[in-house]
Amino acid sequence: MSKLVTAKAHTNIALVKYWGKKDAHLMLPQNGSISLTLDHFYTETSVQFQPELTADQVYFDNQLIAPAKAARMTTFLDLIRQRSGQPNFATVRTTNHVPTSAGLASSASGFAALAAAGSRAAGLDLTPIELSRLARRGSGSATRSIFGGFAEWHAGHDDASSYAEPLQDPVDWDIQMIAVVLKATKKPISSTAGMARVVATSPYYPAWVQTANHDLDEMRQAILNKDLTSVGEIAETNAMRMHALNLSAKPAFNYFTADTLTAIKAVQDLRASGVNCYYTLDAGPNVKIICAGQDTPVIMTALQRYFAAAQLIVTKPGPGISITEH
Ligand code: 2P0
Repeated sequence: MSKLVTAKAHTNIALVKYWGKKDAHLMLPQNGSISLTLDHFYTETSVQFQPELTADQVYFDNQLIAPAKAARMTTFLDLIRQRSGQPNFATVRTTNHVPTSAGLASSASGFAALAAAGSRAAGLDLTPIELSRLARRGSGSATRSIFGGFAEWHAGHDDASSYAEPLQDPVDWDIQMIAVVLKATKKPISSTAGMARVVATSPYYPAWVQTANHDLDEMRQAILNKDLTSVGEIAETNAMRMHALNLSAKPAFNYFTADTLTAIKAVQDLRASGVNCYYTLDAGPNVKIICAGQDTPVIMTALQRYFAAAQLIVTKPGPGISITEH
C-alpha cells in the first residue's frame, strides 16, 4: 500500500484567458495566460495506491462515482502510473469547496490537487514547475492552480516548456474579486469542446492570439505596477474578446444568461458613477468583479438590488498548493 497523501489546491480566475489548444494530447495552449488564485474556492483530494484494488475508486464528496464519470481522472492516474512505475490502482477522495454547482473552475483546482496528491502518493517528488506541467495534462487551467497569487502559464512549444510560474505571490496590494454566482442552465458546450470549435471555425482566431499576446505583456506590467485600473481594463477587454470568439464560431454558442447581462450592466453603471470595478467571465454564466476591498461594500449594495446576498462571494488572492502525507 502506498502513502496516503492529501493535497489542497485553490481555483484560479484567468485575467488573460486560455481559449484554444495547439496540441490536444499534450494540452499545449495557443497562447499564454495570466490568472489570480482565489482564497475562497478550493479542492481537497487524497490519493492512496492499493494492491488489492482491481480498478481506481473515485469518491466525490464521499460518493463513489461511476467509472464512466471518473474516466478523465483515471486516465490522468494512468499518466502518473506510467511516470512513477507505480503498478496499483488508487482510491481517490475529493471534496470541492465551492458553492454547489456554481461552475467556478473546479477542474483547475481539481486537477491541480489530483496531480499533487497522486504524484506524491506514487512516490514522485516533483518541483512546483514539474507539478504544473503534470496538472496541465489533466486540465489546462489546472496548470496555474499550483501557484498562489498571480501566475502566468507560458504557452511553450512542447511538454517541457509549457508550465506556469508565480508572477506575484503573496499579493501585497488591495485587489479582490466578487464572484456573482448565477443559476446555471445546462452548459451549452464544455470548455474543451467549445475552445476546439472556436479554433476550428472562428475567422477571428488569429486576431485573438495576437491580441492575447499583447494583453500578456500589458497585464504583467500592470500587476508589477499594482495598478488595479489597468488590470481591470485589460481583463475585461480580454474576457469579452474570448466570448466574441464563441459568438463567431460555427455553430455559434455562448455561456451568458439574462442574469449575466444584468450583472455586467450593474458593473458598467457602478463604473459610470465613479466606482473602480471591472468584470470577467469564464465558461459559464457567473460574473467575477475585480475591485479594491474599500469599494466592496458599495458594490455589494448595488448588486443586491438584483441578486441575493448568498449569490455574492467576496474573495481575495489565495495560496498555492499544499501537500500533506499521512
Ligand atoms: C481559463 N477557461 O483561462 C479559461 C477561460 C475558461 C475560460 O481554462 O480543456 O477546463 O480541460 O484544458 O481548463 C476552462 O477550460 O479546459 C478554462 P481543458 P479548462 O481559465
